[in-house]
Amino acid sequence: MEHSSFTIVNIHIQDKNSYAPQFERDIYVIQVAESAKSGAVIGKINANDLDSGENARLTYLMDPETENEIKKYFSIDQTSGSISLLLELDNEQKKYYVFSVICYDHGIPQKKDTSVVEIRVLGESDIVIMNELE
Ligand SMILES: [Ca+2]
Repeated sequence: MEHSSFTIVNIHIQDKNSYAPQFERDIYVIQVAESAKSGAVIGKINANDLDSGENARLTYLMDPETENEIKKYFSIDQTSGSISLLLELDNEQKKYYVFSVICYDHGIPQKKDTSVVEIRVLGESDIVIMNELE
């Protein structure tokens, strides 16, 4: 039998999770009127991942260690990153909410990024002042 001049080698190239997702901002400042209704979408967080497929499929979460007092007011859509209001806000009770958010991809090993969301609750008087400045 003759020696073949070449050999075919099957190389299985596995997709590598080379990149961690990256939030577009280090901090998201969201202003909400206290008159906003529960269920309203008040903002959106977004990250990018330079991989493809599962390595770039992103899931968004509020930091699980966030205080319950904050968790009961806001929720984040895991797929879109949209932030919605679960309860109506009261500017006289609390003007700021700050929490960390996490985005992770579905590669192996999983990679992630974190960012911060600051929610500013505007009372009616704040909105009047803003309008005057315009
Ligand atoms: Ca990735």
